[in-house]
Amino acid sequence: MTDHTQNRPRLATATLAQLPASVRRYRYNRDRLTPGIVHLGLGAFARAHICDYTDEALDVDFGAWGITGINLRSTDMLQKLAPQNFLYSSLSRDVTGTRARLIGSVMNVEAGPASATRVVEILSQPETRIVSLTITEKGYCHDPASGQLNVQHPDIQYDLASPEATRSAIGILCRALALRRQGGLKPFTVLCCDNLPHNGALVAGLLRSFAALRDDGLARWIEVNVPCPSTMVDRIVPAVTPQDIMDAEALLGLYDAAPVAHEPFRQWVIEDRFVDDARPAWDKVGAELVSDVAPHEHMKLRVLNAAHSALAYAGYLGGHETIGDCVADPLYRDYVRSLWTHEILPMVATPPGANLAQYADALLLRFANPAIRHRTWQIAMDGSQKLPQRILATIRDRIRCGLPYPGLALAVAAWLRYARGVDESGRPIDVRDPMAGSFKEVFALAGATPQAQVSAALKLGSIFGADLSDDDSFAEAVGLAYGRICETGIRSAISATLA
Ligand code: CS2
Repeated sequence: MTDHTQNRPRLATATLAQLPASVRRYRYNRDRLTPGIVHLGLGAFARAHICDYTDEALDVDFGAWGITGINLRSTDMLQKLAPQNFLYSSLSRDVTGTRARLIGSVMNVEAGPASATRVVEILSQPETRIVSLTITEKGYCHDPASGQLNVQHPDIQYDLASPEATRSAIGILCRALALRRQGGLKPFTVLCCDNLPHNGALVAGLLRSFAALRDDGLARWIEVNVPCPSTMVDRIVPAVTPQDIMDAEALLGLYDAAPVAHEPFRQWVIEDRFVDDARPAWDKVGAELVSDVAPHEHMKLRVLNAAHSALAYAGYLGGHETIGDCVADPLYRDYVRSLWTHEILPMVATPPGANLAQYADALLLRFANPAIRHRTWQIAMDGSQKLPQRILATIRDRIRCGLPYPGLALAVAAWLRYARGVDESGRPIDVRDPMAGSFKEVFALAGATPQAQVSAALKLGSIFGADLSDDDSFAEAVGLAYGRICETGIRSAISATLA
């Protein structure tokens, strides 16, 4: 097969025989694969994680677990994958080089807003047994501070007004579950794979709340029958770049419009609670199936993701383009080490089989991976949805224990300084956040003094919750760090915190 826009051979079923032996590929018979999983949010992360595990699991224990990807907002992935029969390469990168593997577990993609009705149909089919989600934090239409459904969210409002034409993930899942219930079918398992605390319980709560707004019977049926296992997912997967596409072509000898590049490390801890115990043999390819994910998820969110967010804001302001650049800078490396050692690790319970100090040491090496360019700007996105579970949860624990948290307060202050939308040289920052409009209002109303800006920002209850919004000592700690950033710049604010 040829890619006519580029006039060179393209990855597809018909060209597979041309793949060099150095490219690892699945051994199962893809012609016999039938769909079983519907994945909402088929972005780079899902393709490098859930689809990768599933592909390997199919090799070990073949079954009806082909993946249908759903991207309601964009048709980009559909356009890239359809001409190559939904095949793509995954590039594992580290200092020793890049290894390519062919992934065959994705069978189809439904995309674009107009596909919502079709998606509900697919979800209502008996063969759909697992619905997995990586729709990012903001895709759940919830209040980040409380975890409750945000009934005022425009997508939820839309779905409540037009039950036949849903567009939020929660609305679509509820609609499909209602149809399955009416048709006497079993539900599917809802597998949330986003970085949210107690993500299974969170989704279960959102589904119930949404259903209850229409039909108490459905809400009860969901509560009793729909398992929503919690998961901890981990792999560093930056957004795909033109370089990834060039490297994939060099390794495959075929043009791949949609490779995905990632670090070698991957981890998946899953609460083992599925309808009829039906799931791919993920446990045979490295996933841990456990009865309680909470300690694993706590550790990951509060150690890895917290450090990521702290470095993203402080690093961006300091002129660092990637996380790798941040940890190559001794000041930032000391900052992240100090955050972990003095403020975060003491508040994290060690999950079974883990060692927190080793976990943090290994993380620093992962962050430093020179073959991965994970942009601070990318991680900085959607901070309003990320701060509560990554940073504020630990701050709350420290407040409860009467302990100081200067490094975490600096992370909050760096976020706020970033959210102001101009960098330290006066250049605009492209702040991507569902609450970007509120940030603008905060800065417009608060005026020029740093303390007034902090006070106004901390009133954003859906980020800080009523407790932190009203906590004077929290306002003081963030105010001190923010004042230093504004007056002397991020680097000297970090130095002052470390002193
Ligand atoms: C990152 C995560 O973009 C972000 O917010 O912190 O995507 C992070 O890379 C993954 O959770 C790692 O597993």
